[in-house]
Amino acid sequence: MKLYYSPGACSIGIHVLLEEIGTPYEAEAVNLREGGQFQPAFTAINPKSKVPTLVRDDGSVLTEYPAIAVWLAGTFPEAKLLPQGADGLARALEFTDYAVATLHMQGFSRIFRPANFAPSEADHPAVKARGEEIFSKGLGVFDKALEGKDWLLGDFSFADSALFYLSFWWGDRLKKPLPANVAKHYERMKARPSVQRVLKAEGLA
Ligand SMILES: N[C@@H](CCC(=O)N[C@@H](CS)C(=O)NCC(=O)O)C(=O)O
Repeated sequence: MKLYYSPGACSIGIHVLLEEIGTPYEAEAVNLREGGQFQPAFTAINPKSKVPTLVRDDGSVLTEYPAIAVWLAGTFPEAKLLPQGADGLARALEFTDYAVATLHMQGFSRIFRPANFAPSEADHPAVKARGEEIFSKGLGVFDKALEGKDWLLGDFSFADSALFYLSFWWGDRLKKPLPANVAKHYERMKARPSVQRVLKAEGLA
């Protein structure tokens, strides 16, 4: 398998899952700042120009964070990235989709790329403020879900690595306070050897 990632991007959550699984894989950085995602060498693999992108051992390409997480959990059940049964899958996806589709795409994207939401620079402060509102509300939902629990679904699952990348962005990149349960979850994630290896590998340790 080969993961295309960018240091500190959402792909870090998938990078963590690969380390949790422990099977050999390659990882190649795509320089998003320099537009590497738009270069023909990368668009030939993923025409969506996005990371994470996973090339599997049979050469087929899998994109979209939740799809990659589901496939990894189902293909490597011994890594226990998912509670058993349909309900476990539904709950893990419920959290992961909320992380990716709402907090990331609707919240963080507004903060990080306001021009994608409003062409006029004069509107950017309002767009960013709305992004912070969406992200912050979402963290509140995760905080409540973590009440009295170490992990979102009781045991560690792929939903936790999705929350990890959001906590990394909010707490470490934007230097904003995380709600109490999410902050403890973030510390728990950083204590996992898989996360420590990934932070080092992505040059973020
Ligand atoms: N819907 C995609 C979103 C992935 C995404 O937005 N990735 C960002 C990095 S966090 C990216 O590759 N951005 C490059 C770009 O938009 O040019 C997924 O779930 O994987």
